[in-house]
Amino acid sequence: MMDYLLVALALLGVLILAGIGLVVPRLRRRPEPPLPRTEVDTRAEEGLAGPPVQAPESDLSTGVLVEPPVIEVPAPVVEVPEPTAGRLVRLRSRLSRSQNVFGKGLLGLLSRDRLDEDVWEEIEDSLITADVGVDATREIVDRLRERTRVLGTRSVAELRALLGAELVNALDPGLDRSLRTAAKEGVPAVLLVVGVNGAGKTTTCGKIARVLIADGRSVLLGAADTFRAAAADQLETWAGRVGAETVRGPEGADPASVAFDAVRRGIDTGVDTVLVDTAGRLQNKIGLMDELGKVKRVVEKHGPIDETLLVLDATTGQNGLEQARVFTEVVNVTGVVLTKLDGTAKGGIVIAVQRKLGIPVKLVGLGEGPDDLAPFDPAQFVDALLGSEAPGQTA
Ligand SMILES: Nc1nc2c(ncn2[C@@H]2O[C@H](COP(=O)(O)OP(=O)(O)OP(=O)(O)O)[C@@H](O)[C@H]2O)c(=O)[nH]1
Ligand SMILES: [Mg+2]
Repeated sequence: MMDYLLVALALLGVLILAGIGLVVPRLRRRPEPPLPRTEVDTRAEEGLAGPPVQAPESDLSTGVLVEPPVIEVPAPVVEVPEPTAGRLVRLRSRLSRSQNVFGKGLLGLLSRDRLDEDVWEEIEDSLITADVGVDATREIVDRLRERTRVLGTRSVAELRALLGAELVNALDPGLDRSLRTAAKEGVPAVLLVVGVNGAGKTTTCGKIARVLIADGRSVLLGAADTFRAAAADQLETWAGRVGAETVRGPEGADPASVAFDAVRRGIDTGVDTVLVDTAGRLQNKIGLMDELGKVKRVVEKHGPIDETLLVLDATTGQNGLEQARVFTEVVNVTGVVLTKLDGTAKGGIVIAVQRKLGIPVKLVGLGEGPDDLAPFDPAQFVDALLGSEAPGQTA
């Protein structure tokens, strides 16, 4: 009798424990409060964010709910960009392709035993191949010939100095290359960035934003390339890395109105600089130019644009120059950014660009990295072009 009672009690105990085991996990799995809605959510609903993400389902065969995987969203890390001082010097090795032509090639030729007609012709050819342009090449070579003759220069160090001086001279060192990026009387400076597709406009906007932020400025980016949805995302990514705000519109929105809103927002939030990225591609060139002209006019309802930067891809060489001229006719280009100088042996394009467009090169792009943009300085640039490994160089 006692045995039966004990067995019954034990069974009852087991049943109670099993009951608790089934109920408690269900109580714990209360529905979580909904997360705040983000732009990504809205875009997903609008069908813009790719295939829908499958919600985790319960495993029907066991009747046990499968916990959704916990996705850790890392807090956005705001980067501290590199200081801008001395960047061209730091990045000088990026010019290694051009260094081969200018430093090794030209200095090698100049230090030949006899500087006869053939050698001067070879020197001319090297400069033309390096995209210096025919007119500038003639001038440089004529002056160099004259000075080496008059001075009777023969040492490599002296020849390097003479060549360097002529190249610097061809780069018009007296031009104002400063960027107007400071706010005036509480109104942000406005920079418009233009150029053909793929030249590096968006990347350059991102890099400039970093430069300004490194210098203690506040920046807002305007995504006026509404032609491609990815363009605004690309700009937003750059902005996010340094904690800057981006103003964007829906895909296909009027670029001028996005640019206008960006400047409006910049005025309201009191930032120092508003950078406006534009599209490089449209159905046709006339359309693009009309659009740019409109962006300029509409933005200028807030006040004059402080700086219009034309971004040019150095690897397109002389061909890119004709396209570039069209931009200068539509917007008042105040400075050139020459990108991808790291990817070409034709560093002489800097000389040709300035000469042909009559606009100073203010910045140069020397790589895809976030801090691979440097203020352009003729003397430092020429020094980097000539390199330190000149044959037999002593100075
Ligand atoms: N090597 C090198 N690559 C660069 C440089 N600047 C930009 N790029 C690359 O060039 C490519 C095009 O850059 P984007 O900034 O997207 O060019 P974009 O002018 O905005 O192009 P669209 O918006 O299509 O008109 C990217 O892969 C960049 O990483 C540079 O100085 N050096
Ligand atoms: Mg772009």
